[in-house]
Formats: sequence, C-alpha cells, structure tokens
Amino acid sequence: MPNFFTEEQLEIQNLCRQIAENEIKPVRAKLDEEEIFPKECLDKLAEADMMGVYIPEEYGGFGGGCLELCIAMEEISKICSAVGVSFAANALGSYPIILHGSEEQKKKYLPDIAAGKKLVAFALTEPDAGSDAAGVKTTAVKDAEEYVINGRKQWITNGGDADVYTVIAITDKNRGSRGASAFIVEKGTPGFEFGKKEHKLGIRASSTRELIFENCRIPKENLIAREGMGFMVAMKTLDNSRPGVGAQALGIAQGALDEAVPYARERRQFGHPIISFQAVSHMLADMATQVEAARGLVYRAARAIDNKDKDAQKLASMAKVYASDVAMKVTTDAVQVLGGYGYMREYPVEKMMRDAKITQIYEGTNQIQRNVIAQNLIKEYARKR
Ligand code: COS
Repeated sequence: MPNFFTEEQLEIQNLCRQIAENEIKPVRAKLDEEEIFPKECLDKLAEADMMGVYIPEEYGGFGGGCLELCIAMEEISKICSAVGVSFAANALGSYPIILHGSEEQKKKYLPDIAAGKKLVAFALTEPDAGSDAAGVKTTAVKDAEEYVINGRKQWITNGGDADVYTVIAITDKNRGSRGASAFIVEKGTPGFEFGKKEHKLGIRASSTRELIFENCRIPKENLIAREGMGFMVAMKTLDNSRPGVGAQALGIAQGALDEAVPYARERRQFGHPIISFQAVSHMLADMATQVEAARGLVYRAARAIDNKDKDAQKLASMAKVYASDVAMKVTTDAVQVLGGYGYMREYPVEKMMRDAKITQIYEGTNQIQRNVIAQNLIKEYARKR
C-alpha cells in the first residue's frame, strides 16, 4: 500500500507507527488490565499533531480526510486498538460539526479538537435504540433561546472523558426519522451527568459510559444544521467513520499476524519450527492474504469517502464488514498458532482477539452493514435497467 501514499501520508504512517511502538506498546497490557483511559497516549499523538489529521487546515487540522484517519488508525490499532478507538471516537464525534456545522461552530470547536485540547464523543445509541437508530427517545424541546434535553444515551465511547458531545435527540416525535436533530453539548453543562463506566470484553482501556440528561439547557446556537436533519447527520457521520472501524480491524489483524509469524518460526516441536508444518504455514498464508484483501478494501473505501464517490456509502459498509470479520478470524487463528501461550495474558494475541469482537458490533453491526450494502445494490441495479 505505501506505493499509493503521498509523502505526507507516509509521514503520518511513520509518526503513528513510532508513537505506537515507543509510547503505546510498553503500556498497553497495563492499560487493558486496569482499564485506564489512555490520556497520555492521546497527548503523545497530539504533540505530533496527529489528533487533527482528519480536520481541515483552516480549523487547525492537518487537512487530511478519511484516508489519513485510516492510515493513523491502522498503525495505532496494530499495537493497541483501545487507544485506536479512543483516538477515532474524536473523529466520529467531530464529523457532525465538520460535515454539517455552521462556520461559528467549526471555529469554536475544531481548533481545540485538532490540538488535542478537547476530546469529543458521538451520542446516538440508547438503551432501546441501537441498530434502529431512528428509535431514539431522548428529547430536545425548544424554550425561547434554549433547547432543553432529557433522556439517556448508552455505551458512549469517550463518555466522561470527552469535553464535547454531539448528541442526537428528537425535536418532533410525530415525524419519525425526520423528527431528529443534532446538538453540541459541553461537559459541565448543568443537567448533564455520566453513568457508571462499563466493563468490557475488549478495548478495555477505552471509556464507555452512559450519558444522562435531566433538563439540560443548551443555547439554541448548539443545534447542528437544522431541526429535523439529525438522522441524516448521524447517517452521514457513520458513512464517514465506518472505514475507520475497518482500519481499526485491519490494524488488529496485522498486529496478530506480526505476532504469529515470528512465533511460528521460533517455536520448535517434533524437532522442527512449527512454520515448517503445512498445517501452520497454510494458516498463516490465509491470514496474510485476508489482511491484504482487507487493506485494499479499507483504503478503497476511504478514498471513495474523500472523493464523495457515488458508491462511497456502500464501500464504507463493505470495508467495515469485511475487515472486522477478517480481524475476528485472523486473531482467533493467531491464538491457535501460539497455542497455550496464545491463550495466556503474557502474550498480546488474546487481547487482540478480545478487541477484534467489537469491530463486528459497533458503528452498526455487521448485519446492519449487509443491509446497507444490499440496499445500495438494489438501487444501483434499478438504475441500470
Ligand atoms: N445518508 C443520508 N441519508 C440517509 C442515509 C445516509 N447514509 N441513510 C438513510 N438516510 C435517509 C434515507 O434516505 C431516508 O430519508 P427519507 O426519509 O427522505 O426517505 C431516511 O434517512 C430514513 O432512512 P431509512 O428508512 O433507511 O432508515 P431506517 O430507520 O430503516 O434505518 C439503518 C436505516 C438501519 C441503515 C440505520 O438505522 C442504521 O445505520 N442503523 C445502525 C446505527 C448504528 O450504526 N448504530 C451504532 C451506534 S453509533 S456508534
């Protein structure tokens, strides 16, 4: 893939690779074990100007897009995908502002986000609204110059640690998905509290919390776009962020392969390195092939998003679904190659296997992604007739 990257993109890759190796690798097991939010790792990324890789230059960012985000995400997630998701959740939370925010909102929030001074979170999911994103119940009622928000958001990545939240709430309950609106809510606003931190199977260093809104008043200027556009804002946001989940999964899979091959070369059984047994070498060959195929699709989707291609939404879902399925398969196989050692905490592949699972679930389950792909196919082929 490096052949297709520009000098600047290779620089991003190199910087993130160095930070991942030197700053993240030594602490990843401890962060995972003790469920510590990786603030110091994010600070290192901020020092290298990586927190704003996807933010336009005029707002203090690097000026890249989805492709640059994916490059950074692959490198970070190769070493620790919990740091990866804590990093990428900022992009997910920022996209509503980047894509649909007013000039004032962009000027107010994006420079601090790009500098890593403020962390962001995206709040769509609720206890009864996951795959059915249009089913949100949180309400925002206009009251003179303010909106009053009431409701709960669940499983919010960076919840509690983020300073800025982009929140989807219902402004007109009679209009279905066209009755939702998107808002910016700042941490510390009266009536906005956090629930308990969740304990998870994987990506344990990332923070996942409930958001609780009780008569939380925000200025009407914090409405993103117009009333009724919230569902569209959320869907466009997810179209842009899904290749990033693909890149996270790709990183996890590459990281597992990077552990499995050297181990299989060194581990001797029956007098030979186990890589000399075809049962093992063919497994590694399949793993490597799947990783490369996922890489091709992730970067193809990222370019399509940046170019605003017609098939960008379909490719974004394909990248997410394929790379996450590959990550689950490759990490499971890596544990198998390492055998008993692979199952132990001393080796990183069991963490990679635990981390891989969420990539098949969040930002739209892989079942939802297949629905999105199928819907796109139906429309595409209807146009061709
Ligand atoms: N971009 C722009 N508009 C979109 C869109 C997109 N990607 N997807 C849907 N829309 C529009 C539709 O065109 C439709 O507009 P009209 O009302 O003008 O016809 C409207 O939004 C409703 O679309 P649809 O009927 O397809 O909505 P559904 O309720 O059936 O939901 C899915 C569609 C399932 C795709 C959506 O709910 C989804 O993505 N769910 C997963 C959510 C998710 O990822 N959750 C994870 C938590 S966030 S980390």
